[in-house]
Amino acid sequence: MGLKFEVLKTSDGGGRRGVLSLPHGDVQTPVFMPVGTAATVKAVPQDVLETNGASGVGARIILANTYHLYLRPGHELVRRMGGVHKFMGWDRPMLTDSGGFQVFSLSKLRKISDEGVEFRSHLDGSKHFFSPEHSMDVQIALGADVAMVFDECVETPATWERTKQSMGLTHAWAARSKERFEAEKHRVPWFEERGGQTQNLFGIVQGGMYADLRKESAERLVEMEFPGYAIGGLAVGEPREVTREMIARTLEVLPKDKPVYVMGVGYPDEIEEYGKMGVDMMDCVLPTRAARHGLLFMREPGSSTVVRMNIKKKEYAEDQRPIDESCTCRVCARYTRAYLRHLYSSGEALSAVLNSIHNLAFYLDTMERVRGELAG
Ligand code: PRF
Ligand code: ZN
Repeated sequence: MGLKFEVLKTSDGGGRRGVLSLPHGDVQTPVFMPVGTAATVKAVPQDVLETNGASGVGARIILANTYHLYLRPGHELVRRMGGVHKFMGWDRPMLTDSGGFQVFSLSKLRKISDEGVEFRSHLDGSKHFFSPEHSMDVQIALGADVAMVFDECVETPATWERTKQSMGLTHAWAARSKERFEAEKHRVPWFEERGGQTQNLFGIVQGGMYADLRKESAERLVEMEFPGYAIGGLAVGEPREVTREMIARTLEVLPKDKPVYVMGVGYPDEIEEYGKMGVDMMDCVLPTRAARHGLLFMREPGSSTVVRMNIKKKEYAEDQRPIDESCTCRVCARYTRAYLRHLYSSGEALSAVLNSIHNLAFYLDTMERVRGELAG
């Protein structure tokens, strides 16, 4: 009723080219989702984000965070504004992360029990409590096309026993998330307007860096039946071979006809690799966060090797070339490295805007190439 996922073509490496249909539109997969934590992809206006080709980034789906929007401006305010799409002026698909991961990474004084997590706001120190039920209520009020179950991402390194215990909690929370979601999903702000469509709740596989636990977690979540599955708990400091191995072991267990989302990855070469392995959706703050620090992705001239240039370096002071001669984005079409270095060095607001647009265009272009290869 909410989601349709059509696999158009599967290649030898397991990668697949597909279309994910959501209440706010279709998404060509594999896809990279820019992160819009607080209902804004930092420094990039929505019209630039959505416009295709040389004048924009061409994003089809973006992500927002339950934790941040709950704390500010508050999910009830967003509900009164018609949901997060209307609030931010974005009429395409969106996904919200459930808040668990952000509580663990951002807030202080967390107290975890079977019931949920007590934490203090990173904004003002005020005390709050998140349970699977509360995360669902908040995500339904926000009204993204895809909501995520409330999970625990175990710290790394963690022992097998600790990981197993945390995974058990994640499974119990997934079941509670689903129960609340099913009972309340008709309360999404656009239910009537979209002909009785609802959000889609994805399960999250955990299991740390242990192949047997990953398999168990995937099997357990598949039994619970979700319209899509995320692989969480990765890219948290482990070596890249381990990330790849855990993704591969999990993909073996997950159903071939459901979308798979790896949360919080990665570098351009990683999203390319995982896309070719059969991962359908990915998100990461890297392109936008790096951009604000003056780090710009580019391909070495004449090769496909991706490098990160630091625009603040002296050597770019009088460099008349664009960031990347092979990039078709609006920043590379118009501005020189010398100018971008000047903006960054002067602390100009436009620096973050232009750098973010280039990095996002670079990421989305990387995925478009992967989709092209997978389509054969
Ligand atoms: N769980 C949730 N969100 C996440 C993660 C997770 O494990 C990660 C781990 N890379 C990023 N974002 N809910
Ligand atoms: Zn560019």
